Amino acid sequence: MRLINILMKNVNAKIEHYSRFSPSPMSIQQFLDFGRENACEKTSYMFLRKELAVRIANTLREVTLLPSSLVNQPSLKRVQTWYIQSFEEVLQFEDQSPESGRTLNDFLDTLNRIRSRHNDVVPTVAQGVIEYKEAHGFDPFISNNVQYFLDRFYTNRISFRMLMNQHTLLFGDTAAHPKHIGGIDPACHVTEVVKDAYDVAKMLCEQYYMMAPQLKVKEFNSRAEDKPVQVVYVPSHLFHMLFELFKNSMRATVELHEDNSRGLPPVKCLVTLGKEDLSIKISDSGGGVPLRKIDRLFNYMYSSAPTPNLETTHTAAPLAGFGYGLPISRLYARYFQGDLNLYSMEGVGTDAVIYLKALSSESFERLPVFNKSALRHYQTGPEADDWSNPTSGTQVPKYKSK
Ligand code: P4A
Repeated sequence: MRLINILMKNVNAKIEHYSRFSPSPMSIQQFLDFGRENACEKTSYMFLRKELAVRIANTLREVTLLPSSLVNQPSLKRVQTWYIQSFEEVLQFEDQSPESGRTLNDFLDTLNRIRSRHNDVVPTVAQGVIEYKEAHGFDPFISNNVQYFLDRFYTNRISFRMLMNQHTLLFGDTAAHPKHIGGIDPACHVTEVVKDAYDVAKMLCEQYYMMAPQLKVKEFNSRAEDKPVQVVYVPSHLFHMLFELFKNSMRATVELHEDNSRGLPPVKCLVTLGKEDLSIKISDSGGGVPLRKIDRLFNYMYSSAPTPNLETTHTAAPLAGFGYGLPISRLYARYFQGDLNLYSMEGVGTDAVIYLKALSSESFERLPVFNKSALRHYQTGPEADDWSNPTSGTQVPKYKSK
């Protein structure tokens, strides 16, 4: 057997081995507790070398369930080699004691190298989906599988980067924010992140449209009316979601009202804190989207079109955010047990709501697990429709006689 085959066989056995373990979800509170009082680099190393291998292996096993017509697209092949390379690099620490001289520093270097290697996973996967569509067209069965797979794949990626970032920020030598614990802000002032995300989106919007709607923010803290709404959270995740929603609201607002002499209606934001939920609503008067088209905004296969057909004038606007912005923002919200929903009123405008857990002890990572029920998802296609179909109005027999 050629050496490469022997090596591949070895890797496959390792993937098989580590994918038998379920990932261990951490809560934000646990990330905080671990990082706060005398955080131990050796403990973190011992946890991560196994946990990272388990999380990569779970994803790699799931890749093998996808149809080969998809997995064999060149861009998707490239992404797979990145994952296998990183998996092997993590495995090099399998039998390295944290006590021996260079181990901990080597591990930090490895994590930094892995992070850079995976920087372009999202656009490269999007390219792979375009390649598939160019070769095979749009297939509802494949789209279903792609949706299921990519939601899990990107959640895995978010979690993977979360773990790596905590370790490198706590123990590496890059200067971290003094009040943050790794990437977590124990007192994340939500309205400040709202304003930051709005400001950046506004800059982009003005660059392309020469105008941008104003922001009106209100907050209501039902727990303590005179206190700002704060949460223990990862500010970069919150920023990512808000930035995406502001771009969408601004785009819809400008495209509907740019010729309006009375100017642009503002984008409104309401931040509220209850016992369980911290909710953030972004409301615009951008004309809305019909309900029938809302799912498409979250669909990977539909969204990864080289020339998106949005039936609007500025199709090439970089503010478009047409791509994976919304589905990935929703994954960020769900990752710590929250959610992101759109409520659109066609003809008027859209409300987008982000829900976060108010309590850090309840925000556990929500992680995909590779198991039999995941397997079943790939084997069964979209259900045969068990609701009446308005377009097949003529009477047809329900069962074909044999
Ligand atoms: N109306 N409302 C929205 C959009 C339109 C909208 C829109 C045409 C559609 C696609 C898009 C950006 C905006 C909105 C807020 C949202 C989402 C959609 O959060 O006003 O690109 C993805």
